[in-house]
Amino acid sequence: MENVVLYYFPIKGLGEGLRMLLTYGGQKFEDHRVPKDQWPEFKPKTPFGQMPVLEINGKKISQTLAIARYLGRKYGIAGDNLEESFEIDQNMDFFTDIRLKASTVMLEQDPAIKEKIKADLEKNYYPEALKKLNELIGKNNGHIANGKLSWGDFVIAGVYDAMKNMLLQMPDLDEKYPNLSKLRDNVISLPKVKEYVASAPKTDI
Ligand SMILES: N[C@@H](CCC(=O)N[C@@H](CS)C(=O)NCC(=O)O)C(=O)O
Repeated sequence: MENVVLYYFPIKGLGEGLRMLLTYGGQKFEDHRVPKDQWPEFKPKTPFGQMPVLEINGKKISQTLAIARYLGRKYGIAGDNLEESFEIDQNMDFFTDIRLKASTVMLEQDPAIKEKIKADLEKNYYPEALKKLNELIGKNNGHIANGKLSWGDFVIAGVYDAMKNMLLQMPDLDEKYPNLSKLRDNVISLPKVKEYVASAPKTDI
C-alpha cells in the first residue's frame, strides 16, 4: 500500500484541490498542515521551496497543476483522449492566468501601489476575464472542460474561497459569476468529497 502525505499550509488555497482529489480517488493520506512558524524549516526540504507537496512512499513531488493532472490520470478524470486532455490544460492555464494576476495585488507591499494595481485589474482585466471564465464553465455544464468532471474542477473548487476572499477580494463573486460557485458546488457535493469537506477544518481562504 502507498504511504501518502500531502503537505500544505493550514488553509484551503492550492492544497485543498489535491486533498479533495485524493479523497475522490479513495486514497488514504496524511493531511499534514504545516504551521507558518514551521515553514522556514520545512521549505528547504521541498522540491521548489513551495507547497503544496505530495509525498508518495518517501518521494516528494510538487507543482499544483502537475500533481492534479497526475492524480487525474490515476483516477480517470484527465480526459478520454488527447483533445480532451488538451482542453483541460488549456482552460486551466486560462484560470491560472486569472489567479496569478489577482495574486499580484496580494504580493505588493506598498499600499498605494497595491490599490493602483487592484483598481486597474478591476477596471481593465477582471470584467472580461471573469465573464469569459463564467461563460466557459456555463458551456461545460458547471465544469472547466469537456462538459464533465476533471482534475481541473478540483483545483478551482479548492482555491475558490482564497480567490474570492483574498486574491480578487470580491464578496459578490457568487452572484456576479454564478457558474464559478456552481462548479465548486459540483465538486464539494461529490459523495466522498462531501464527507471530507464536512470534517475538514473550516477556513476563509
Ligand atoms: N507554482 C506553484 C506555486 C505554489 C505556491 O505559490 N505556494 C505558496 C503557497 S500558495 C507557497 O508555498 N508560499 C510560501 C513560499 O513561497 O515561501 C504551484 O502551483 O504549486
